[in-house]
Amino acid sequence: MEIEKLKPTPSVKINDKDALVIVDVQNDFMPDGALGVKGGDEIIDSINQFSDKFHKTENVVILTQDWHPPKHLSFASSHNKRPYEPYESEGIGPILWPDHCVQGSNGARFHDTLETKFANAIIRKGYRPTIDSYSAFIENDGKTYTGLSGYLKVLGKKRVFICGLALDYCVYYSAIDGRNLGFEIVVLVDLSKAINSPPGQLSNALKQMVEIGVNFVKSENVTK
Ligand code: VGL
Ligand code: ZN
Repeated sequence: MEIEKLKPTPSVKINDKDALVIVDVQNDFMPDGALGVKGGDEIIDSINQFSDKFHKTENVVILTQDWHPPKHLSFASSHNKRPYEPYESEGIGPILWPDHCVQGSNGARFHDTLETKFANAIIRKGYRPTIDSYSAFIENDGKTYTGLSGYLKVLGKKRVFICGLALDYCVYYSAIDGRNLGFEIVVLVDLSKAINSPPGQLSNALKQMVEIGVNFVKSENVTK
């Protein structure tokens, strides 16, 4: 499914059971970063405007931060393989990555221009040496929780807006897990950019999200 074929919801009104999850706006996912995402830098100003609009006492904002130990098993360098080569094992894959978002490194820091003052919480993920975590909710082994669902549930949150990087990995897996955990999910299409490796990853991700009932909206059509 092509991104142009999505039918975004015409308008969405924010209510007090909403949360916003801003995924992995970190230096290594900027176009010149270790795992560069094309256009990753172009969405930051609009993300800031959206989180400003979204933020009020009852609307929590959560940032996620990819946070790998050195020699993480998702890194191609840990297998003597090349980045973006196909690779599948429990908790890892479908491809291997360049070394990125190493704990405490500059690449793992949020981009300087990302406004972080609205964040109520920061969820770090991918910090277990042998398990990756694309999703903000459940790691790639399918059973290790990050704690985000519990956080949102005790606060009475029903709907989660998701944006950031990358649309076909961490945003996608977060959206699917969020649906399966019982949340309404709204992906902010203009505030997300994709990696699209392997080719077709993005169209498959869009198709799966549509099938599971994820909604899409343009940030300009979300009102207070
Ligand atoms: C991501 C690949 C590896 C992402 C994180 O944030 O989408 N993708 N680690
Ligand atoms: Zn990662």
